[in-house]
Amino acid sequence: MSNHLFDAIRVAAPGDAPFIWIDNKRTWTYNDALALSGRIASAMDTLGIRPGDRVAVQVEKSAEALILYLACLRSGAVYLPLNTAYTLAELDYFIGDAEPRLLVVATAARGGVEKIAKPYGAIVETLDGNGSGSLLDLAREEPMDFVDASRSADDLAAILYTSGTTGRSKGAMLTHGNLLSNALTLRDYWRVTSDDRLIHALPIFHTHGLFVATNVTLLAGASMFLLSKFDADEVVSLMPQATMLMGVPTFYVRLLQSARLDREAVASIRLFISGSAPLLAETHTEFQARTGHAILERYGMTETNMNTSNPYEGKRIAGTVGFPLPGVTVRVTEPATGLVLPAEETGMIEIKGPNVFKGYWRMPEKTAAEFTADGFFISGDLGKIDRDGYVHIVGRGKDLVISGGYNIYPKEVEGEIDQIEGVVESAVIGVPHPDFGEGVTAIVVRKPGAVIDEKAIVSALQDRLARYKQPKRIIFAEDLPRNTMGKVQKNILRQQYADLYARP
Ligand code: MLC
Ligand code: AMP
Repeated sequence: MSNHLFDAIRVAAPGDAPFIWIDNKRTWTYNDALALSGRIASAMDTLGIRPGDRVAVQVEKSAEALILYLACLRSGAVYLPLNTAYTLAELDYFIGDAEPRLLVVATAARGGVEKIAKPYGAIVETLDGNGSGSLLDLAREEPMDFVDASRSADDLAAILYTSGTTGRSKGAMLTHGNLLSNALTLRDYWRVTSDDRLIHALPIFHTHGLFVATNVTLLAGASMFLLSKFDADEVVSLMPQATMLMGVPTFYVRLLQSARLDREAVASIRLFISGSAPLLAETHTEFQARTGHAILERYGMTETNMNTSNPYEGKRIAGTVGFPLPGVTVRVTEPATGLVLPAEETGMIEIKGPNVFKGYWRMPEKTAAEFTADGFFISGDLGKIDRDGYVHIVGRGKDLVISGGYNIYPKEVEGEIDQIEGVVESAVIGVPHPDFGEGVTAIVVRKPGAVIDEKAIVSALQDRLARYKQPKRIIFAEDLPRNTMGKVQKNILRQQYADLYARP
């Protein structure tokens, strides 16, 4: 029996070499991690989890949480990570849609989650940030030898929810083949080896921190400093012991604010990587001037893993996302006709390759609508490929805000605001923000005589939307600008409020 992704991880695992460093002291070796993953997989088997069952996980970042992901791969379960910021209202939707057999949550959340899970018959177990919890209690009683479930390249490894421009979130189905092929490509493209020590400060419920950072580390037999969250000071302190950092642009903006960031601090670092949101050319330039390092920017999506990367050797050009990765085809088409455009012309970015997901969970029509007849995934990003082959992302064809690397779909936020008593309608936009790249901003029209203020709106959203989706500013207006078709002209609003978060 073979297990497509986990077999490769097992083969790459260098025995008693370190896998995870915590607080710069406690070390999880590869053997430790493999043993615990076996015990957890055995515990899940005892609970009745079978290949193909979904295991939804909303827990704080910890070594045990990453090892739970490995256990899911081994048991053939489909790993479904959820942002810790999601409210119970948001969780309710994911549970109803994915119908997980097992939910793993923090002890403090257990009561609330059990109420939601009950109608679906899902089992609820716990795992806390310090590695304790009922799932680990069960695992301790189990043997570490587990016969891995047979999984082929086409079998599902994970479902990651990604919001949609219309309607509710969609579950992107990622196969063992998608994850393994992309991780091997990135490992080789970025020259990651067992000598590498990665500073891992990203959340582990998204593609960047889970698949790019973790799978690449595993497949190189490298190790990582696992930080519970990003803290610029802590990251600078760790740099002398590390060789790599992966981050969203906000990491680099915040690192530049540290007076301790200089050439000496980065002396042992081999590679700084940025992605998930556009890295401003000025951040790239400033970072290079301060440290001597050209940040390597790459471009990816939940649905496709990584698509392009600036080169390891060769010119890393600020404001571009580099070349299509080996095995990945990227083309630019005219949105109206689908005709492939020549170099330098801007259009829709489309992607094909072993990295591209299998489709949206239980949404065949939505899946079909996102692919061209010849099998390219329509990214929703607007861009061009220049004469030298570098891909540039120049805008978005989708109404999406990216704040600190998290995606926020305005339609979802507008839907919640519009339900609030005293609101006629709203428009949610992203405008330049010095820390988060874009700041979620709501323009709200009140009913005549309504006394509702900014505070009341924020408080009404509290239990409905994750904190990062909530507007940083709410502006009241008499009406919203519309075109002749009656569509809100968000470009006008974005211009009008472009300086809202400008530094004084
Ligand atoms: C936290 N807050 C955010 C936010 N993160 N608000 C907007 N956008 C965000 N990204 C909220 C907090 O809840 C808090 O609310 C307030 O803003 C300030 O918090 P903070 O302490 O400054 O934030 P911090 O915890 O430091 O988090 C910021 C961050 C984090 C940038 C470090 O958001 C982060 O790690 N982002 C990475 C996201 C990521 O991994 N994306 C990859 C997606 S995969 P309050 O209550 O204080 O008002 C993908 C594919 C690909 O896109 O290509 O990789
Ligand atoms: P997600 O759905 O969270 O995976 O976000 C994917 C989106 O993030 C892409 O469609 C892009 O819009 C954006 N993105 C990712 N990497 C980059 C990058 N390097 N530059 C610009 N946008 C990016």
